Amino acid sequence: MAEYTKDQLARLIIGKLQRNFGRTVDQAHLIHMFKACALVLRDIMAAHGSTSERLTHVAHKRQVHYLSMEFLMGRSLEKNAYNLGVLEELKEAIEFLGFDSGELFETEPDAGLGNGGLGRLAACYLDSMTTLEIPATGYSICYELGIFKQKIVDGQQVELADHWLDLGDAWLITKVDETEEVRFGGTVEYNWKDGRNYPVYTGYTSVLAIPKDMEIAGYGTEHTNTLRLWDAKSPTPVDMSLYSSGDYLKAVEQQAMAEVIAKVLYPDDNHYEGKSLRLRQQYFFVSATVQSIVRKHREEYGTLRNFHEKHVIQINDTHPTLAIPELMRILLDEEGYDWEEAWNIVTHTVAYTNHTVLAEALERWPQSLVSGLLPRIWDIIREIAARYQRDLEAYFEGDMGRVARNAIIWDNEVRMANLCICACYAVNGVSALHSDILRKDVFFDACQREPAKFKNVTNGIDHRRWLSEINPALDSLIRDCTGGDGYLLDPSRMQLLEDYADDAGVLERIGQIKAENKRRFAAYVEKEHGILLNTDAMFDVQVKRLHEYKRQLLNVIHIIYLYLHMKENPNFDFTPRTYLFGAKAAPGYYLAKRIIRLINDVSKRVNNDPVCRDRLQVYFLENYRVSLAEKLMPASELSEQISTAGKEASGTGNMKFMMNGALTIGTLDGANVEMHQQVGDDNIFLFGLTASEVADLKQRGYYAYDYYMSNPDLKWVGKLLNDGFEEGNNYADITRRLVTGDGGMADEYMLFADFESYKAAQQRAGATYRDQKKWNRMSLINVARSGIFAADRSIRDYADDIWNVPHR
Ligand code: 26W
Repeated sequence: MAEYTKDQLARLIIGKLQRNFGRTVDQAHLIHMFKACALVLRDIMAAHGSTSERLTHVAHKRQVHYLSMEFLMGRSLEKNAYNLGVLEELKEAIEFLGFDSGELFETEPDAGLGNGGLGRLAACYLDSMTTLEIPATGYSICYELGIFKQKIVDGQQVELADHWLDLGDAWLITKVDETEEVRFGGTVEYNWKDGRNYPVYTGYTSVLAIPKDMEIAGYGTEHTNTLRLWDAKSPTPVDMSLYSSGDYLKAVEQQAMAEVIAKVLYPDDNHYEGKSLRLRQQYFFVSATVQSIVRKHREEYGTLRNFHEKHVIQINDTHPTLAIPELMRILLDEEGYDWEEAWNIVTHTVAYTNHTVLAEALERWPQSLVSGLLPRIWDIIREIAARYQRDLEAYFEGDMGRVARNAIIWDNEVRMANLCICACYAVNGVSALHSDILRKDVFFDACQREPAKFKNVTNGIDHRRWLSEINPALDSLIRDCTGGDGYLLDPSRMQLLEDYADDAGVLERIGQIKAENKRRFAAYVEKEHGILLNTDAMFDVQVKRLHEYKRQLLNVIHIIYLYLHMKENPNFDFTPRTYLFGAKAAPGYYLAKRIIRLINDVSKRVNNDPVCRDRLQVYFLENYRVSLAEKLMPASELSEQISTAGKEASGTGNMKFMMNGALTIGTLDGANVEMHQQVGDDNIFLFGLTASEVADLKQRGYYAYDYYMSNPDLKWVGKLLNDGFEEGNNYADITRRLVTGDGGMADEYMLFADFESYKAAQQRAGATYRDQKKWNRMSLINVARSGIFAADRSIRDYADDIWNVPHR
């Protein structure tokens, strides 16, 4: 690794200020400084980048292409400096030039090109793929507006546009010469010539895809990868001379259609809506990506016959599924391969990761939308579907129920998951439990037919960012106890920390680190929002997207129960808690927004009631995002992972908490199951039904009403919800939904079934917390055994089991 001193960096920054902004250091504002620093690091990475690319091409290595509609990158300045090994030098240079480095890092906007777990996972994986020296490229859309900014106004969520590119573009390099053309609409006709059909495509609308590349630095390596974000532009500038010729409207239409494609990230998490613009986004990004991979491959090899040997295309959920017919299109129409040969290449190139079993998240596109927008792709999908259906009929021997369930086109819809299962050479879930549910339930039939295709890769997180960078005190404890910084490249070394599980000094230090992190977080909240958090109380935290299955409502109901209990009996023996929530609700998700409002109402009531003083506090953190999570994780003590078992594919927030020494209160869902396997019964607060018990109870008939009526505490809470907090503001709608179903299914996510068990687990956590030594020991064990949840481990699994590529 080339090294840079403080002085060298300072000189480079001064140069950027002069040349790019025409300013001296004295004239520079914080944003100029930020941009100058970004440009300096960008140059270093670009130099590494050309070497990496050369080495990949010289050795004709197999490359990974990670296609994802979302990359929740967060901030990059501190992270890139960290990975390049110049963080301390950069901070010194910034201070030397008269700026506050902390303040400078804070000016960087989050690159919020994602909703939640799936997007952040893609970002963590880019870091690991690069660090492990795997030649890889990420592909997505350069959304002008990232995930909305959340404001809380009168207790309710308000969404504001996130213009992240104002400063965030400092990391992007536009490569106009690598522009691709993507075609929409029009008609296809087939001309018979020389014994085969040639499609002739007419009347289509073109959109240009312009790549904006972000260099990704690995840790402890000069290997660099790229995140390629496609921006959309119209090929025809609006030409006023067309005004009278009748083409004017078309030109304007084309312009508008093109530029809206990259305008905004859809803010839906785990909820599918068949919107035309979303389909256009998907095809735009996938078509540009596949064309760009193919173009580079042709330049290097002159043929596509070996394409599948040199590339793997990993698709992050079904959102990039159109990569399958798009690659077929190129091989058939542009290369002139016959179907079998093209299919062989495609089915040895593409692999699919599933991230959810929720039925409402499964993508099923109306065939009229696909055929109208993408006529040639539609024809190819039809052919794939017809051939698959014949295979299914033969295999299931005419059992039409099973054929129907597995069909790609059915009821005038295209089912993307079935298309993926048919065409991909590997299908994986994201935790042991989730992959099991895929095999035994969601994809049961397909798995019987091709069992070897179905795999598991348990998710992981970038432990350099999510531990070392954000929790420096814990990082130095781990270094002290495990013999240096080896754990950064070998997370299994974190185990060595366990040798100190009974070392009173180390346990005390764990406690001090947490206490100090809590104070720091509280100071931040006070500065930003003027709220005083009680740092003597346990920080009990639930942060994640707001969704019924994640059961923020179970947490709130329990808090209301505690509050009522405390009101009734002010001497009630209780371990003081500060409950923290953070969650964005999809703008169209009414109930999720109601729950946010409820949390804020509970917060107001509890925080202003003298009975709760110093004992019970509830606070909703506005605009939960990557950079806020980075401040919060090190300060958290109890991690709420309380989804209905079987619903949370993995969770990755759970891993961030664990690595930062929080203990988990959770159900046996997603990766919690594997966390439990790691730490054992004694170091986690488990509660609730298991996934199979949930399924059984559903089968037998779950009667929420009976649970409610026979539980005085639940009725107590229900009464407060019905009465409301202020005049005219009650939550009877929520009670109705839980108790009687209000037309739908009552308590679909079985809060009532798990309530007593949750209450008991909360009680156990509270009691344990009073024995700080015991708590700290549990905390140490959680940190020590969290190494398996490092993204490096996940990426090695992908590389060995699915991609077949070498790695560090
Ligand atoms: C089309 C609407 C839509 C949007 C996003 C459907 C589905 C999604 C994502 C797949 C939802 C998602 O982020 N899933 C989460 O993925 C994480 C990474 O694997 C898991 O840890 C979470 O459990 C899972 O909910």
